Amino acid sequence: MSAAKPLKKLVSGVILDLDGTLLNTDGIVSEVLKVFLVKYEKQWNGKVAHKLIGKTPFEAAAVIVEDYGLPCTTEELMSEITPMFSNQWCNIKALPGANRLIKHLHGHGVPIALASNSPRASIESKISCHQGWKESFSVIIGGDEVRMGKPSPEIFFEASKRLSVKPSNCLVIEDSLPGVMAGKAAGMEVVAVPSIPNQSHIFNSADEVINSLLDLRPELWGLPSFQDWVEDTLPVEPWYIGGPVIKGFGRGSKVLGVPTANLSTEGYSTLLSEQSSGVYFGWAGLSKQGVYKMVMSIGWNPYFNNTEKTIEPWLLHEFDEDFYGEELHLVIVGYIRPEANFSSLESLIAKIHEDRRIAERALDLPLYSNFKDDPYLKIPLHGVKNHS
Ligand code: ADP
Ligand code: RBF
Ligand code: MG
Repeated sequence: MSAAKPLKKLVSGVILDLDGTLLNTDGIVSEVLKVFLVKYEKQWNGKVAHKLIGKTPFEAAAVIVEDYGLPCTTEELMSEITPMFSNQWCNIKALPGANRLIKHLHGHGVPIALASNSPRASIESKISCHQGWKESFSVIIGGDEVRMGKPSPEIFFEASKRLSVKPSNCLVIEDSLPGVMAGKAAGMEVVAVPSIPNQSHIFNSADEVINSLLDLRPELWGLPSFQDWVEDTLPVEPWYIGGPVIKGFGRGSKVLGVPTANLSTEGYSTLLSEQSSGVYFGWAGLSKQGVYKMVMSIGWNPYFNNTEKTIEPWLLHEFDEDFYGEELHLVIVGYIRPEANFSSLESLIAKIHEDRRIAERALDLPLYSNFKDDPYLKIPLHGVKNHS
């Protein structure tokens, strides 16, 4: 955790966006459109996904018709895909930190509104699949309940009125540019949590840009701070990933004293897309060798399109030899920080060593050390099943 930051502004109510902010809707949108476009002999292109973020369903449908030159009207497309989406609402996962944020704010009596460009009925369906969400929002407003959706500030003014919190005392949390614009136009404080990676510069009108909800510091806005950080680490719902160690980019991390055993992410693209980039830690089981402490970065790989991430664990142990091709299983138990840019290589390395110290110490806490005995880590010790 970084040093104490100055208070930005006191707020007393929070207005949350839904799709892309609390819910990982993108995955479902891609799935549905992929299937739908086959009918028109077109192929889904991930780049189009970026254009849909923050739009109303009708606006998004119009973009699809236009971009793919489909021989149908926007209305026709809407009537075809709406039922396809409706079947998927309960398959949409909460984004990292969403559940934690809602429970935290509601638990401390902070009034929360949900303001989304989606129609009220689909908001209700989507949130009904997440326990405790509906009851946590004092106000819910859909795009069909106002004259104009975001970027118009109308929906946020309406939320402020119904929360009985004046606009200047509202904090908006938004993933999209139209949403950030709407919040600022309403005279509100805005935290952007971009759902598109590496685009934070386009959010310069936001009061703060964070990488994921895990990085939100409510105390900067005069709200109660999270109490779940333990010795500079945030416990996460453990997740598991494994595969053969592959060649990385040979950027010479070993020369820097930080070798990272790159993992093949084949078969894990969905799991990885559900995790926020950043620095995490946990335990690593290496076939024929043992179980070790591990600190790792999850980051965007510019060589793949923006939906692929790489995973680079540094095993906190001195090895006599490289272990390319060996099976490596990881259990990830905690989060440390978002990825950062550094002005020099020295400062990056210094930060990575600080991460190592934090991980090493934290992994001795019972909270995390128990996972050392997870059977998932031991399996490779008794020979490896063939993956292909
Ligand atoms: P690459 O770009 O191919 O990943 P690195 O310079 O990051 O190369 O070195 C990583 C390799 O070093 C790993 O694949 C592994 O075989 C070896 N290695 C040796 N010690 C470690 C360690 N403590 N943690 C991770 N990898 C290590
Ligand atoms: N790269 C960054 O650009 N920013 C980071 O904040 C960052 N943090 C890292 C933390 C750890 C624990 C590790 C192992 C790597 C991190 N890296 C980070 C990635 C590092 O730059 C990468 O391993 C090298 O570029 C070699 O591929
Ligand atoms: Mg590496």
